[in-house]
Amino acid sequence: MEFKEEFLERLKNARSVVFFTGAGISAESGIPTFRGNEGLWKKFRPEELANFDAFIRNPDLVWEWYQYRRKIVEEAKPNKGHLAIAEMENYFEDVSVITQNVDNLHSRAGSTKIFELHGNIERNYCIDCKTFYTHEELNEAGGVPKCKLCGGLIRPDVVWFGEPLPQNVFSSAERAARKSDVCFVVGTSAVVYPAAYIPDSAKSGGSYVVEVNIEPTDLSYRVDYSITGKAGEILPAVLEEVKKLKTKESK
Ligand code: BV8
Ligand code: ZN
Repeated sequence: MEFKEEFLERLKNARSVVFFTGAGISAESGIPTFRGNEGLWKKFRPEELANFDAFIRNPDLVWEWYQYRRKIVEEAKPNKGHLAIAEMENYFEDVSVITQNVDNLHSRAGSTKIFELHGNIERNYCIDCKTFYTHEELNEAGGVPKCKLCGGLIRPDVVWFGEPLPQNVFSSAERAARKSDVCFVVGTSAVVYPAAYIPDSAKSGGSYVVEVNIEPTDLSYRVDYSITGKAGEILPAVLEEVKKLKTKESK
């Protein structure tokens, strides 16, 4: 696979690299994206499910939706895209993953520095006393589980629409993006904010922003380089180039 000279040059001299990822990187693991034609939001719109009011109005429906997604996530495995990102840590001084995904696949692939902007579907907490529960601890009987300590409703530890992102996670992710030499934007439609500001933060810090997507997005006109293709194919090809660049350099 051929890449632009300028891109290879930036990779060769890069010390710090950031991967900003969305649902598209998990598509090849069999996890439906949000907006694709088999998208999670085909049946329901995000406003109907991924928000606190919907949960209070119909906790069982929202809980069941997350149980359905958790089951898909449990059966899914990290794909070659996740694995290539994890292996990049052997070739750059500082590699960060800033993900919008809640599927835990980056950590299961072996990445060690991950900013989960929108939480993690494998964690849950009581909306009243904030006690955390892993999903193994929750009685699997149908319907939304109740807190063992105070009887409150238990919700997934994900950021819903209208909810603030974990402030410390977001600000350190922004800092990592601003400091990066190269920022990959992988498999995201870049329409959900404030997460979608991350590539702009990278750009404002002088980073070389590279988009990897199967189609153009709202971001495509704002990046330095747009590579069309599947994350599971492009990222391993980039990793092969990095290995060549880094071995040549160490000679
Ligand atoms: C906030 C977790 C304020 C849950 C998610 C009115 C009121 C309040 C806020 C707003 C409002 N109007 C707008 C907003 C802001 C709102 C927002 O941005 N709305 C959008 C819809 C316009 N944002 C918020 O509400 C945020 N909070 O603003 O709070 C505040 C501040 C202080 C105090 C109080 C309040 C919170 C947003 C977080 C929502 N939670 N997820 C869950 O997962 O259930 S969002 C969820 O959707 C994802 O996490 C992700 O962020 C987003 C989906 O986007 P993508 O990941 O990009 O996926 P998508 O399907 O769209 O695209 C897939 C891409 O992959 C495509 O481009 C496709 O081409 C590509 N692809 C497919 N296959 C492949 C591929 N690429 C490569 N390889 C492949 N194989
Ligand atoms: Zn409780």
